[in-house]
Amino acid sequence: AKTASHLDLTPQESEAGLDLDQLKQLVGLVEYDESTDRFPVTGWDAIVFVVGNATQAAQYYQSTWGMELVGYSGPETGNRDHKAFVLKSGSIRFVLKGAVSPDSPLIAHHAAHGDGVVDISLEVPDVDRCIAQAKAAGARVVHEPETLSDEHGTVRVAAIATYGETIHSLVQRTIDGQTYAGPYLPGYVARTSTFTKRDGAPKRLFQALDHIVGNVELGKMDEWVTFYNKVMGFVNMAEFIGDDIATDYSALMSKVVANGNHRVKFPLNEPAIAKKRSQIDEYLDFYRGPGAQHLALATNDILRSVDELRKEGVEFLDTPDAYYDDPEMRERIGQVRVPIEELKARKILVDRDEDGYLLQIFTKPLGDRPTVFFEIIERHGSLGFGKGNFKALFESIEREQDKRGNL
Ligand code: TYF
Ligand code: FE
Repeated sequence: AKTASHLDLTPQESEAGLDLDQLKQLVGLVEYDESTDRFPVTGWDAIVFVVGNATQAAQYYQSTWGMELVGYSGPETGNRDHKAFVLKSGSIRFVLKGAVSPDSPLIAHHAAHGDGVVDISLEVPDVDRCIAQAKAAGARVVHEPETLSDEHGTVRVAAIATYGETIHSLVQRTIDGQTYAGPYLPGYVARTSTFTKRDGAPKRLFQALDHIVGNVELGKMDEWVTFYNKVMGFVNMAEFIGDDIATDYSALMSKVVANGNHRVKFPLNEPAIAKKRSQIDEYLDFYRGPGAQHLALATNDILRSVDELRKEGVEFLDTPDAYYDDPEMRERIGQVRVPIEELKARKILVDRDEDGYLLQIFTKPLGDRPTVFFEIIERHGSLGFGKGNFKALFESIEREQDKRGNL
């Protein structure tokens, strides 16, 4: 009998009003045989950032990125260490943390890495089963399973280490048939803001999270692919960047792993030797080690998302007009839902493969260091990552590196 529970909407997705067909389109969900999965993952739980000023970053993500403030933890709620703001857009949850206490451990993290992702938190149906599997496979457990409760209910959480200082929290939100009903985790209180209550807010410029790319050191990509295979039962996806492309212009190698239903996809990059310093080396230098490089935000209307974001001052990578005027490219792409001129006007990239096409665009680095950035992606059947765009994209990234004085 097929339970297909892995394809059921997560609480976050239902709450966001998404249906399964929309979600399949948005992030390329697939069916799989869950019965042999040693580490079942339902989907993303939250992306936790440490930032230099969470109070201001929370406003930025609301005003510029159209997100909605839903939860909070801080001195007023008994948390003297840091402030944490919980923001939502569609089924995505971001948690922004900034130190309040001069003794907060977040300060050392921020001093080393700058603004970045500390925790790619995943929702799982059974934390203890995952941790048993992780231990058997030799993973480092950074938080043993623990049950947390408040007046909204109970969750069970644990965490394992991944690349650099990044961790994967594992969050089980349903225990004995009861789903936790609070705004995020026990200890957090519900909170809204003037933005949330404003006309036309939240703007919801993205509805789901598609993938998060990890940058790891030279020669370590395969080790991390094996980690996700062995510890978390992730499967390898077809798309990869080998040394053929690497030496020419991209200066990176990349392989992609995904959980069974493909909700969670992790491309893993390592630098390759090239004439100039690889964009991955630049990241590793400025992040001081491996970490999350880009988060791909899925939207069903990339034209609107890009227009709104540009209006708010978000800067995207440039794409030369030649990209759009190339007859070979036009031939390969064929018909998409809007005239190519609409994409050209916004510098949106387009790629097609055997399953369909995708539209994508990349921001410049979000913070002061050339580390973390966002991708906006609109999928139409394609399960890939824009392989046909890598040349144009990497050349664009390299132009930005040159402006920063890359050697
Ligand atoms: O996620 C991907 O694979 C694409 C392409 O530094 C990409 O978005 C890969 C590496 C990179 C920037 C984009
Ligand atoms: Fe990407």
